[in-house]
Amino acid sequence: MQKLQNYINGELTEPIGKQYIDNYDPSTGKVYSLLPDSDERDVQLAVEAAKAAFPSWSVTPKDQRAAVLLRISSLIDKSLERLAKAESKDNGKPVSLARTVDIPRAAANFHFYATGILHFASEAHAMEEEAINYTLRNPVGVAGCISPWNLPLYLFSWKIAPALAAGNCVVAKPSEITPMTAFLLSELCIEAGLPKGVLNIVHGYGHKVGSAITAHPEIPLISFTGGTKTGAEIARVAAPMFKKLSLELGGKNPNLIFADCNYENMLRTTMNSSFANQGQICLCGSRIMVERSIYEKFKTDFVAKASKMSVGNPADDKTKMGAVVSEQHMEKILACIELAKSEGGKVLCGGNRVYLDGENKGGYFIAPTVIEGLPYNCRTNQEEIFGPVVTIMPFDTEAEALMMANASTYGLASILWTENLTRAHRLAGKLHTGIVWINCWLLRDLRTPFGGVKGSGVGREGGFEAFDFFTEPKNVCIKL
Ligand code: TXE
Repeated sequence: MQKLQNYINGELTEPIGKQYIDNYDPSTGKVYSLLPDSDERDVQLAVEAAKAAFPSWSVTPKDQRAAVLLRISSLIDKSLERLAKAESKDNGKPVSLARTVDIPRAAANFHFYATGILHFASEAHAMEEEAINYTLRNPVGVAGCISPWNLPLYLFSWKIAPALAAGNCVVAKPSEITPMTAFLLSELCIEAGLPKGVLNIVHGYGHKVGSAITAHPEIPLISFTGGTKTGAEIARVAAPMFKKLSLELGGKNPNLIFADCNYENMLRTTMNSSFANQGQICLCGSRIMVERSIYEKFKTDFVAKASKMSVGNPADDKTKMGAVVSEQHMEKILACIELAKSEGGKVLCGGNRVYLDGENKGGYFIAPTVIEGLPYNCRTNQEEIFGPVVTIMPFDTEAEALMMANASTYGLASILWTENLTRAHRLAGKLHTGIVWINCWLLRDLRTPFGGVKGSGVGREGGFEAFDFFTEPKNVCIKL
């Protein structure tokens, strides 16, 4: 049985406690590898390594830092097939999705920030003949990066790449549910010649390793992506220590579909925004509001498509819908479907676990599920499910659609379908989310600010927002 290892001070190492955690393949329900059950002692070793590496890495010329990160990016590209298969086996997502989205985006993250740092500059402010001010933007030191299981390497690299490019050293923890590609990244970092201690990856549980990173007095900055509850816990610990915090949390994203939309484009994209990655993307549109005049047509067409979407072995290239990430998460999603029924929801398709045969017999599969007949403010429409489950609701007026969309404790992304661009701009300004997609979904320019408001988090990732987060501004004022 493969035993993954931590990556500390440039070496692959056993956890000090020599304990390991079972790592499951969600498509079979079987343990297929082990990951380190590390603890605060391993985190301490990682912090010491990062601290020792920081003086030299932080003053390494930008183009040399960029060169190492570009080597990592091209090694990810070269290992596309191996990493895609590993990601699919670890997370349960279709290998076609890992191959076209997760892994290419991880390579792009390293490439984007390696080149971005070469253009990141700060300002000067002249006070006529009296003084000149200039702003320095120095790396913060040892950055703590903690990431979730839904897009493992994609989101892990989305934090690590800007942190390293800006001159920080990193202590990172991937989710214990999907450790594999972070481990494979360690090997690629060694191959790329990343200096020892610059990046340290400590595997293990959130309540042991994640909390040790959050509470460590020599980690002045935490970048976290994960559930809202966990984000609140991290903030509770880090805020009194005055740490810099970036929290990318949950979502319960509304789709507003008007009768004047480009119907075919909307229908095709809404299938994707509802069920991509088995609905385990915080940007998925899980609440679908449809103008009444096309509600019945949409319901018929959407349910017909969802019913035809077959769940299959994620390792099969033809599979579009794989397994959800764990038995615990499957049970949670099924419980949410039962809650929806108890609140008066009508399941129009799906709503059940799917049992496959052969090697996938014990896999965690759920049929794409569409539910109607629920009020906009019931628990099912307020709480994040994070699975292949969406609700559909009709609306009569723009004001009603806007009210329902904004009636949420989350505020990450909205998806708006209309050909009336005056209405589109008007609604974009009034939707309480950090991102608004109009007549598209998940169209991403990495330069744009990424993140949400309310329960969806604090701060923004992406472009120079990320470099602003991973550096500390200092104003120097010189009398002339
Ligand atoms: O989160 P968890 P999950 C959200 C998504 C969903 C959740 C899914 O909407 O709600 O994340 O990810 C570690 N101290 N987003 O269930 O449990 C844990 O080990 C420190 C939003 O994994 O919060 C894991 O590594 N760390 C996002 C990581 O936190 C702790 C995109 C996340 O785990 C910890 C992706 C603790 N006390 C998912 N407890 C967006 N907005 O972009 C756990 N962890």
